[in-house]
Amino acid sequence: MMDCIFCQIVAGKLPSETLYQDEEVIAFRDIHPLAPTHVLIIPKRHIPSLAQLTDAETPLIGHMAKVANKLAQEEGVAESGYRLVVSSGEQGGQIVPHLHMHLLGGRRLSDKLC
Ligand code: DGP
Repeated sequence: MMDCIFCQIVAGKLPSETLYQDEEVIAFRDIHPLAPTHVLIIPKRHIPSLAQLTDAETPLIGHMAKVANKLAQEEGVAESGYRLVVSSGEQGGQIVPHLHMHLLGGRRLSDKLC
């Protein structure tokens, strides 16, 4: 999906501050950070949103969470605490139509989820 910004990052056609990658996922810093640590963990293959995840792809979410936990440790926020967010669809606040998980930490996050 070469009209997808995140697919272009995966392909190396758009720059990103990549922190981690393996066969399944890549993680890079959000371009508009909302917290001192704001990293996006995305699948390398184009999956439009959580709502489009197939049964076979379900383990990918666990893998993304595991990578997020590892990055939280590396970023020094594992002990202080952090939040993982997956927005799905328009009313869920998803802007980029490529499944992604936000890792947010490094400051006291709002008690309100929305
Ligand atoms: P969401 O609202 O959940 O779809 O979040 C999309 C996030 O993607 C948003 O926080 C900004 C980030 N983002 C958008 N375009 C780029 C980009 O080209 N590079 C990087 N690093 N982040 C981007």
